[in-house]
Amino acid sequence: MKLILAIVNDDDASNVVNALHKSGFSATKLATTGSYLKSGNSTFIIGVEDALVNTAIELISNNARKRVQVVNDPSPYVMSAMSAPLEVTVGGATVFVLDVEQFLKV
Ligand code: 2BA
Repeated sequence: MKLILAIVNDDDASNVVNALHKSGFSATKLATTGSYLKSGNSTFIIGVEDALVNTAIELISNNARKRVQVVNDPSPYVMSAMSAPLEVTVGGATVFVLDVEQFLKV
């Protein structure tokens, strides 16, 4: 069994959760915050059998679009009043796949 941690943009979270649910995956959604943009994103915890890892990742990928967003430079070294607009790619998903040693419901 594997544990998938998938960080997606908040705008895509409901599409991702619906797609996972429709396909029979159990998932937990956490409200998280990215360290760079400091805006909300969503992290999904999904326990899956090894053979279904690629299917789950494909569902996430198909429902989390990449797009370019213009933001003020969020770097702590730049005062926001002086910061130039910056193009940042958001969306898509950042995915980690971990081995699960034990899976228990006690
Ligand atoms: P954030 O840290 O808010 O980053 C949002 C997006 O900003 C990133 O998208 C990337 O396109 C851009 N970005 C991040 N750091 C940057 C920098 N120093 N300079 C210029 N642009 C930068 P993603 O890479 O797709 O990441 C989306 C979210 O996934 C991140 O939100 C963070 O919450 C998480 N994440 C990404 N890589 C991670 C990692 N190695 N470990 C843990 N979480 C990660």
